[in-house]
Amino acid sequence: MSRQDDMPAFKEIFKAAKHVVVLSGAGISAESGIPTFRGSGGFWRSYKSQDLATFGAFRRDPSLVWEFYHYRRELVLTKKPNPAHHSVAELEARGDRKVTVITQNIDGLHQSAGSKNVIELHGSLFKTRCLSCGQVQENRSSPICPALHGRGAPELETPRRDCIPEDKLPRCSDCSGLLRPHVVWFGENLDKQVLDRAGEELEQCDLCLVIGTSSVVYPAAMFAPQVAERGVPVAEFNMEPTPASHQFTFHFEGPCGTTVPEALKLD
Ligand code: BJW
Ligand code: ZN
Repeated sequence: MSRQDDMPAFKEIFKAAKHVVVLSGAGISAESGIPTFRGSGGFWRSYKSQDLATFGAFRRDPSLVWEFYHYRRELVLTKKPNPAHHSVAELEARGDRKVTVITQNIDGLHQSAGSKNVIELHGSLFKTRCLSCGQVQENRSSPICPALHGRGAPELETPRRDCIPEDKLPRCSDCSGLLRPHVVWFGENLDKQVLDRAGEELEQCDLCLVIGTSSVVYPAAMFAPQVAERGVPVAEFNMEPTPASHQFTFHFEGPCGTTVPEALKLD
């Protein structure tokens, strides 16, 4: 019986692969010092990250949600890609095969490592969208607006400081409307064009690497199982088994900053 951690068998398949899709999640950035979404790192103040990542939370308390995203923007600006991001970028740079990164992450670290062909499924920490005119803009300002300066610390505030008034939160330079982070929250549809592009890559790839995702958030959670269903090898890199592991050809357990460079090294 074949073993899911058979590295020599993986390497044979990897060497021959002509179109590799990398599907990444928060775990690929964990060794860069960015907390994952779930698990012990996934708290900000007393909130679970998933409780703030909804439009309902934003509508109720835009100041609180902006503080949460401001904190994460400022944190990411101090972080660097790690060996897992770099080895994926180097694979694309070699130019001997097509490499597409489909990431659920909003931190931009794949691009910082040099990956060019990146599909951001859930948007970006460094883009905003106007609630009034819909305009999407890149924004790497630090802080994003004066009122957020010094706000967003992850420690519980007792008593909580006053909310930032809406007119002092990030506003659109065109129409003055309230801006929101250009990310996909729970209950929101993914961008159709982004989803279509991801679908094409997944249909055409001959190897899929699933790196650092818990594989519980849809629609991304069904991507790799769909690839596996059409008989294409899928290799998962994670600290622990996930609900999808049993559907994959390979499962390499451990920190992906170590396992991924080892797997992608061509001898
Ligand atoms: C390491 C490591 C190391 C650690 N090395 N590994 C079908 C069935 C059931 C539910 C649904 C369904 N279709 C839709 C839903 C609802 C919902 C959903 O999926 N819910 C589930 C939780 C049940 N999906 C949606 O709402 C999506 N919208 C949608 O489908 O629209 C249509 C629709 C509308 C209305 C109703 C129904 C359908 C949108 C999902 C958007 C997700 N957005 C977020 C927030 C983005 C912005 C932000 O970051 O603030 O995206 S949620 C959050 O989860 C974030 C992540 O990208 C995403 C995935 O998390 P990820 O990356 O897997 O991180 P973790 O933390 O979960 O896992 C880390 C992993 O790394 C772990 O496994 C660790 O072991 C591992 N790890 N260190 C290797 N060093
Ligand atoms: Zn506007």
